[in-house]
Amino acid sequence: MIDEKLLEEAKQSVLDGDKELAAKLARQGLDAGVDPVEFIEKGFVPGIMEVGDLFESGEIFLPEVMMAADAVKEAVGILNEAIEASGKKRGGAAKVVLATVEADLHDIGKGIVASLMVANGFEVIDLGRDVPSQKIVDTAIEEGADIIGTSALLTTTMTHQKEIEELLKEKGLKGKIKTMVGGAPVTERWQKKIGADGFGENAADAVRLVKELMGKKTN
Ligand code: B12
Repeated sequence: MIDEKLLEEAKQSVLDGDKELAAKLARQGLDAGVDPVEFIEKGFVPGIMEVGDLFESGEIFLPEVMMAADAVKEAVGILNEAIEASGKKRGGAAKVVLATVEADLHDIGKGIVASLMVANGFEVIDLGRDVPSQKIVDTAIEEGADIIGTSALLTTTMTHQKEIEELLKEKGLKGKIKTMVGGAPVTERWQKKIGADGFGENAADAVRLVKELMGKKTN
């Protein structure tokens, strides 16, 4: 259980776009022994989600969203390091290529997914954000990856997840390299529609999905 006051302060630091305070609170939480995953999900993420709502309703503008995103990235970066350091170094369990799709700059959620995967002993090749589908598929082939995981936060960029399915089909790799999709506008319905192998609502889901997909691999 994390102290409610700390969670509230974390959320407020994001709403205020206060990067220094967000970082300080992240360190303070770690010193107090909080679970970093829980701290991200119950403290910092609610802050950025509220920022999203305020942006949508026109109460705040893009520069404020950018400041809030910087604050989250700072805090989540510190907490992600702790998550990865706590990882069970099993290795060899699964190799995952992760990326935010082309033309999409949202990478906070993907970063959390990557860290939780590393903490669970999976090998993660994180290609970053705004990554062309061809590069994602080529990397997966070159690296002998088991799974491609993509994040899309814009309705206009989700189509690149479909493009990845088509590229894999063209190369006869459907089923051999499994695919999982995520990001705020992405749903199970979209996953089924484009023929991806799995959809994850959050980072914990993403980890569960990797384990499930590894059991279904055909090669
Ligand atoms: C922060 C933010 C930004 C930041 C991003 C900074 C960064 N480095 O990421 C900045 C300011 C750059 C930005 C820019 C823009 N943004 Co913006 N942004 C957001 C905001 C507020 C939060 C996103 C976020 O980080 N959420 C927190 C994380 C933790 O959640 P998440 O990403 O969903 O990830 C979780 C799950 O989805 C899942 N998951 C994520 N990836 C994956 C992958 C896999 C494989 C799996 C299994 C699971 C999984 O696990 C994660 C952890 O739980 C959202 C609001 C919202 N409701 O989403 C708008 C939002 C996404 N943005 C929006 C828009 C419109 C834009 C801009 C076009 C604005 C503009 N006019 O320029 C630009 C586009 C830039 C671009 N080309 O990408 C809209 C999108 C609307 C739409 N329908 O497409 C939203 C919804 C805001 C709104 N309500 O209008 N944005």
